[in-house]
Amino acid sequence: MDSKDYIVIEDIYGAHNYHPLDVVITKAKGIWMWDVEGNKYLDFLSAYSAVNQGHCHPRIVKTLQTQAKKLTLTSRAFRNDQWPLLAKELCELTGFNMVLPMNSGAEAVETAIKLARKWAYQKKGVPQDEAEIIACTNNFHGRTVTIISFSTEPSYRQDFGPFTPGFKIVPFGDAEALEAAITPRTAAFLVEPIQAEAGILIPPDGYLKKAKEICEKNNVLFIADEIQTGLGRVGKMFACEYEGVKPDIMVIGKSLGGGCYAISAVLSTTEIMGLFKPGEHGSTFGGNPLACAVAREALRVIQDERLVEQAAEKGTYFLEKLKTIKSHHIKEIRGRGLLIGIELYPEAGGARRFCEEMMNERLLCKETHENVIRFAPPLIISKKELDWAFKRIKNVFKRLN
Ligand code: IF1
Repeated sequence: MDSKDYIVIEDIYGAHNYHPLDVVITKAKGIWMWDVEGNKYLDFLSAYSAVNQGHCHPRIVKTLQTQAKKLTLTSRAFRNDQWPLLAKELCELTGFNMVLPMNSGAEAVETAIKLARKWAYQKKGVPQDEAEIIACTNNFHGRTVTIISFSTEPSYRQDFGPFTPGFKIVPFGDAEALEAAITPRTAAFLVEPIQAEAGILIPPDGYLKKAKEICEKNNVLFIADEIQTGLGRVGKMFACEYEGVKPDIMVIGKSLGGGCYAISAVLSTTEIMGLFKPGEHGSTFGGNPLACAVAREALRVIQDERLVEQAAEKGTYFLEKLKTIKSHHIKEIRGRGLLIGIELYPEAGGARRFCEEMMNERLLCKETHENVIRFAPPLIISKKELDWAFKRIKNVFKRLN
């Protein structure tokens, strides 16, 4: 079977909720991927930041194999010997003091919403069923019905109603608008410190800090969605650190599983997280020993290989290099760490054709929305490999001029 065969079968039997590039990957190692024809590509997306540690990291794979032979699932009806250690290590790493494990990012966001609402009723005294949560324009927090209820992207919502009430939208980056939207019923403000899906949008300097102050002043919880920006991607362990902000609730996912396993987590204080009582929330696979063993190793790899520092250093290096590309198609190049976006002018004909052309150059990246090319290689990438990518990106801009 060749690529075409796989694509035909996928199109017949698989739901069409994606529009992937037509490359069929069969193996990957570190920053490299191979298609079924044996062509080698540089991964410049990292599964949307879920493989910050690189593909099939030997230590993470070994942990996965060892744990898989020993114990994989108990459910939370019984205890296991991996979850307590992950919980402790995550708290020590992040400075929070209680954590709840889930599987996908969306589930972690849902958990944070439930927690904030419970806090509003039990601690803030909001009347039952009247709690409000404020989110931002162009947010992306996942695909559940509740989460798309506060999406501002029509295609994420079309024909999926009725929606969950209790959400308000304010413009991302506008602290005054946040302050104006807060009422005595506001439970929380939910924000991505950098909006990745929206096109790598970095808020104005001081925004997160100001927003946190406003939340504190008004007894509103600050919830940071660090699912994509966290765990080193943007050159700090968490993007909120750029402004010295410590959220009340933080959600993480993606690279927590080292690209090997789906695991997400919600972190908070004992005062807030302690509000969940037995039976009030959970998940069959949440906190399973296989996920927890993998996550523990995935976190150790981030620390041992200094991936946060790597992302900061390589990110600055690469961003400066990219800015030397001269093309009338480029409107702006922006990024933090190794989360970088090239915004094209609408006349450029869309980011998709640039991504397709880069695929022909053996560089795999993905557009976000119409006009932004997103670059997010695994954080283990070297300068030499970034130079290799740069040459190809430059070629594409020359060719599509
Ligand atoms: C897809 C995007 C990236 C996220 C933030 C929560 C979630 C995500 C900040 C939900 C997930 C993923 C979903 C994936 C593509 C990818 C994505 F383009 F859709 F927006 F990375 F930029 N918060 N983002 O970025 O996590 O439930 O998926 O584990 O295909 O939908 P999830």
